[in-house]
Amino acid sequence: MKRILLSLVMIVLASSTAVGATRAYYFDNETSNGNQFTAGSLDLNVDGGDENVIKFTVTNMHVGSQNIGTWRLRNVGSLLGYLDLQNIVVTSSENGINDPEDEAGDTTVDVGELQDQVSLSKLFWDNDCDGWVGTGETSVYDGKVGSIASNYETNKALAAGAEQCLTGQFNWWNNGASDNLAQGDSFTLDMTFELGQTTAQ
Ligand SMILES: [Ca+2]
Ligand SMILES: [Ca+2]
Ligand SMILES: [Ca+2]
Ligand SMILES: [Ca+2]
Repeated sequence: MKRILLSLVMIVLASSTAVGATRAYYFDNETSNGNQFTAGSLDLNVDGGDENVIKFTVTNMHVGSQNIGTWRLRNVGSLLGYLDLQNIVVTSSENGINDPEDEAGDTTVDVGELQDQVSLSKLFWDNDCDGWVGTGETSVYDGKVGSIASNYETNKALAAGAEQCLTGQFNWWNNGASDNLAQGDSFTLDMTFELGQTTAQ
């Protein structure tokens, strides 16, 4: 009986050696390890930062006033983006009606008229950032401040690392007798610059 068991053990050992022998084929491995995926970025700076920029604080406006300001819009991200102007809001204040306003027929005590006398002429892409309209510098808006739209889908391309200037020229041309309606009035202008990934935004 012992001999039969020993024989069986030897057969098993021999067969396992045979199995081992059948695995010894040629082979070769190469690798593709460490594949990495990193997101790009879209990040807009205005005048070198991420804080709200008050570009204009104008007092004592009058017929003949001209105020020019330039926003510097820079794409500090790594992807191409497209600029739009959004959330444009003009808010007027009457600040009381004085004698010349009264004589000019200003009866709207809660609504100022300054935004209807002052022209934003122009709001334009100031490619050379010099504050003046030059060749190839296209207009975003040209008209009275009070008539500006709330959004402009300008889709102005701004490459990673690139800067684009936008200039606003606020001019109070002579409008005749209606200018007196705006004595002492004020308006605020709010505007948001959006750097979007696509032109559909
Ligand atoms: Ca930013
Ligand atoms: Ca009024
Ligand atoms: Ca220019
Ligand atoms: Ca007024």
